[in-house]
Amino acid sequence: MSGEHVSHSFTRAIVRPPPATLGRGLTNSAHLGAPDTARALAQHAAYCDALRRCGLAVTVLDADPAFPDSTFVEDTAVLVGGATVVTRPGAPTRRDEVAIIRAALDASFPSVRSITEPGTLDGGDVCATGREVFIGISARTNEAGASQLAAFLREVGVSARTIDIRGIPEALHLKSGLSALGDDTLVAIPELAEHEAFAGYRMVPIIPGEEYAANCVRVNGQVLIASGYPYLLANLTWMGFETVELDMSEFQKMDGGLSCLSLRF
Ligand code: CIR
Repeated sequence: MSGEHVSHSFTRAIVRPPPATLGRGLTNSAHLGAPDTARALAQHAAYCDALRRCGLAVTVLDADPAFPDSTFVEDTAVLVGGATVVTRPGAPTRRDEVAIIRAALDASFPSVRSITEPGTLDGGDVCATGREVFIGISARTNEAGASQLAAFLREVGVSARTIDIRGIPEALHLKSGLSALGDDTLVAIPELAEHEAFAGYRMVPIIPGEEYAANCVRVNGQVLIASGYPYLLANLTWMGFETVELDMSEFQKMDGGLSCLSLRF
């Protein structure tokens, strides 16, 4: 990746509030119960406020009850190192979420590329470190989607490599268990921390029981993390990161993490 690219430096974000149908979205976490939509809306508003306090201008798209998972906008596009790519989500019920995102991106970017059949790719599987990009091969992202994205990234001088997470059923996406905090620092769940691809990075370990917190986001000078995970919070604070805790309970019930609620660029 070109030296001047900084993977956590952003000026804008796109978000989409959760629709009243949020509870009809896809989830493997039914044991956590159904999401409370009013609470989800309040958590989403607090998330947007946190992005604004980090200095971002936040574009809020309309919620759409026809797409229960559409609040998880990160899965619909990848914006890395000058490449702007609209995805083809792995879940068929989510494919048509991309139209409104493409329209929003077309307004700001001259050339928006697309992942096409037979490729599938969810943005949640794309982790940019500032040095390179890791693409998760998952239940949602296939080899064809990953290689299409890698080709788009190559055009802008960014290298990518794949990480197969299909043996980690608890991780819906690569970023369910891995985050890049800049400064060559990664946060990872135990199943990923020892992966050879991450040798050479400073690794912030996630302890058993705090797996959900592995999905955190560095935005300019702050790290946004889910509230309720004291070990990671203490560790990041000790390392000198400024943290912002956000209640993510209603999105966690739908397998959504912090990163998936926004597209940052
Ligand atoms: C889904 O299963 O697609 C949604 N319920 C959750 C997507 C979460 N996205 C993400 O972590 N990037």
